[in-house]
Amino acid sequence: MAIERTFLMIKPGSVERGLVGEIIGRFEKKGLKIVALKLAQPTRALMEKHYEEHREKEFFEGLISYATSGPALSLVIEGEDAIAAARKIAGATDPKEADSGTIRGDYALDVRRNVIHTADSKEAAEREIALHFENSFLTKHVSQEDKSAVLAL
Ligand code: IDP
Ligand code: MG
Repeated sequence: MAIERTFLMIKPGSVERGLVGEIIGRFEKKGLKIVALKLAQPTRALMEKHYEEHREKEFFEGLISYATSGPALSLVIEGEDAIAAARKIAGATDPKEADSGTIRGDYALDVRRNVIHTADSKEAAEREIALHFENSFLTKHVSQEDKSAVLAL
């Protein structure tokens, strides 16, 4: 068990469908804290780097076109075992296999439009956070011990 940070991206189609509030709410209700958040249309160069492990796949071009087709919401979230917890909340890559109650299980049918990206390992999370956010945009949350000091101000 460890406090981890992970990277999420709510894909353009989900922003267009108005699912942002519903999706972020699921992570917040689970107890994961938002550390950084950005709404922007990702560039091709950024997403080619982000998805570089898939460069040789036949779906790569479609994946990049979709990921850059409009504004997407990038987030860093934090909490205990956040990387695995976020993957579980997102559900299986193919929405046809994703359980009901997961984001992909509830809001998608097509693997090419599976609503959300979440980093799949500690290495990927670190790499993706650094790729999408400057350090100065990563919030430091007030710890439980420090809270009384802040409230007393
Ligand atoms: P992940 O998003 O669950 O980590 P990956 O295998 O890393 O899944 O794939 C990255 C993205 O590529 C997926 O989210 C999905 O949108 C897309 N993708 C994965 N497999 C396929 C496929 O077989 N056909 C079309 N698109 C795919
Ligand atoms: Mg992946």
